[in-house]
Amino acid sequence: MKKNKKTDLDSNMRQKEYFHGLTLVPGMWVVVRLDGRSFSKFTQKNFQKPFDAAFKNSMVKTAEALMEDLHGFYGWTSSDEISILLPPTWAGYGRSLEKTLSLSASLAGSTFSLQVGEAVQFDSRIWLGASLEDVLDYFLWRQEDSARCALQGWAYWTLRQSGKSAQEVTRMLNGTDAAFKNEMLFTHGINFNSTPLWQRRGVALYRGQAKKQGFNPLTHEEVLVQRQVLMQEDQLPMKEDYRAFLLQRLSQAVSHPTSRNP
Ligand SMILES: Nc1nc2c(ncn2[C@@H]2O[C@H](COP(=O)(O)OP(=O)(O)OP(=O)(O)O)[C@@H](O)[C@H]2O)c(=O)[nH]1
Ligand SMILES: [Mg+2]
Repeated sequence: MKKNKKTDLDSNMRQKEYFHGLTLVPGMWVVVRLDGRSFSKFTQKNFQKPFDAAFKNSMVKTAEALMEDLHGFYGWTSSDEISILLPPTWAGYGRSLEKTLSLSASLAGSTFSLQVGEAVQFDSRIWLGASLEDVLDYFLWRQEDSARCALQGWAYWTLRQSGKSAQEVTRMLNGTDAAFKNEMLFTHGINFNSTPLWQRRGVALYRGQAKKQGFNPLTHEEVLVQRQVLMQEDQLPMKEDYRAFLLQRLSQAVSHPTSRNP
């Protein structure tokens, strides 16, 4: 009698874990996108504006940790966001939505916090794509957004650093287009097109093959072995050239799939 009550309670309570059964739709490409929480405020004190190479390096380290843990196909980071691409065959965490979101967000938060010595959080969301073409569109979309935000950031901080208040600058830039911002920067001696590419186009992480020094225990000889390594690209192309870059990198990942799932 007592046992039954306990079983009833157990199944009753588990039924109330409403979202636990949700899984990533089978056969779809998945992107996990993470974004720093309130980073506008967090970056105010300790980082150069609008961009800081140390901040970018901590974001890259965080993206690397996610690529390793989730066994991602391709990773991309810009500003305070990270996208990790997972293939349709991905079987990590039984494709559980809750686990993928919560574990990716907690890994990003802990990795970045250890990098900067302060507790920060990331949110995490899922994007699903039906085809490789969808995936290419996704990454072109994020890159376009990154370029737009970089121009806005440069325009905003250039005016602020010239002595104007936040209110004044917001009013001056409200409703202005890219040409206006480019010209304004030019009058302040800044050519936006000469700013580092990682600021405008983001940084990519992908899997490539590299020869590494190894040791053959049978012959006791040093040998060169082909290993899969994580490569970083800070000089990404844009638009159609980026599409071609992605296609090439993703085809390589498909032909050399990662052997494990988290
Ligand atoms: N100083 C500095 N700030 C940066 C750098 N990269 C990103 N940021 C900041 O990160 C912010 C990211 O924008 P959002 O994600 O829209 O803003 P948020 O404050 O994080 O807001 P939520 O994501 O909604 O929580 C930018 O507005 C910048 O203030 C950097 O290299 N240097
Ligand atoms: Mg943010």
